[in-house]
Amino acid sequence: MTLPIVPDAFMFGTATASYQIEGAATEDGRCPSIWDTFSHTPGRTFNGDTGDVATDSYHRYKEDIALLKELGVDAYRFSIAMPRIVSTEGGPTNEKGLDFYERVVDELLANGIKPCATLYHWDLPQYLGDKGGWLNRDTAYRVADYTRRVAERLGDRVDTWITLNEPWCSSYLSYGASEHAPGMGGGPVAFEAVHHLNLAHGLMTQALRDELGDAAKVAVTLNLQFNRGDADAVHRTDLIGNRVFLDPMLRGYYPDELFAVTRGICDWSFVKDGDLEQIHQPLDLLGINYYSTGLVAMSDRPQFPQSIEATTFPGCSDIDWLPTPGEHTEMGWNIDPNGLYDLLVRVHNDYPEMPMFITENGIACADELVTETDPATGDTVKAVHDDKRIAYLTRHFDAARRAMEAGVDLRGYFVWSMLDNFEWAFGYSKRFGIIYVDYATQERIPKDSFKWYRQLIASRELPA
Ligand code: LGS
Repeated sequence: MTLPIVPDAFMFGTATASYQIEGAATEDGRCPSIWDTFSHTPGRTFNGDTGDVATDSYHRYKEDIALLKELGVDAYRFSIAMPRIVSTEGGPTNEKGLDFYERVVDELLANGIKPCATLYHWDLPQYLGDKGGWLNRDTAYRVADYTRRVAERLGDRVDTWITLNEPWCSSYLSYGASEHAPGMGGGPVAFEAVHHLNLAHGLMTQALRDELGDAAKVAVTLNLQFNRGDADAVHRTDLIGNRVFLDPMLRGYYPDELFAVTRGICDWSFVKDGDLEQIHQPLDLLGINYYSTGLVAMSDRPQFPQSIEATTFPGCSDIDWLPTPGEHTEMGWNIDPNGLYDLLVRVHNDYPEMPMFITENGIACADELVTETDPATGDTVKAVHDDKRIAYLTRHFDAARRAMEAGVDLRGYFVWSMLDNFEWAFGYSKRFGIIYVDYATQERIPKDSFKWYRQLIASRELPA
């Protein structure tokens, strides 16, 4: 059975992020970000890869948008780099930075594509990093001030605003563990980053509303953890990984249980009077990034005490992350489309008033570029036959359809990613794109999944 054609307003799209695609790291007044510093520090990224050039999309945005037009997407999710906009601490707006995003937005609109702008996708200016980054409360105010400057210029043309991308990564992976910039590895100190990111979300939302009024569509993107296994362990990881963001943002409180579970490792004294009112702002959409699930159990002696998960999750030291069953991707993440269904239904049940959209879903594959003869034309062509990606996306779109049939108010679906790009600590070794990038020449080659997605969008029917 297929869902009736999805509503006209449903957004089919693809997503990217500034540091992963733009390159032009020192151009037009951009200042360094914490990811420039991190990626240039030996040992931090695979092969020492950096975003200095990436997919050169700062210069090739027109070519990329032409490909989006060919794909037929309704919307494109990209991010704006604060280091291009406020390139000195407390300094004036760098108009050249805004000019670039204005060109991108106008090009999208000229091609009938709705711009969905993420305001913070991890590239914090280094001058804020130098002052403690997200451990410094002031960062939230600086990021809100930058938001206001962007909204002033682009507010009349951006369709949907996303305040933060995955604050889970910007806190736990960045300050708890050492996987992401700045790579602090400080365990419980990550809760302070969590709170300041929550505060930033609230202040950014208010800045958008002040500039643009209630008509602005405002969202946040969370990578909610959907774990399976032992009920107590699932409950705990849900508390530390999900409710620590969802409850303050959507309900205006931190769950009491959070304070109980973290007693002895965090006193939460950084939560100031009035913060929760600031954080709890009306939102139009909740963005969900979904890739895989985990398998957890309570344990006196966690089996993998040195695993990323154990160091990442303060408050979860008595939880064991078990190897996940079934098929896995090139990243080693399990393929679990039902996890997407379960997650959407769970969030809908707990926060029934919240419309959602999937702001990222996709897979890294061992893509191989081949040269072959096109049977129709006899021409020699380059191709990537990424059947595994098509299978993955088909099953996840199917899960989304089932969730919609079960009553979830799902408004859109963005495939990660439009094109292969700088995959953070994994550098260029992992390919998530539906367009292949030959990094030596920057040539873009649409993969089979691109053609598959083009047909799906044209039919506006989700697969069954
Ligand atoms: O490129 C990033 C994609 C790729 O996979 C993007 O910038 C991020 O927003 C997002 O985090 N992305 C992503 N996330 C998957 C995280 C899955 C973690 C599973 C861990 C199991 C051990």
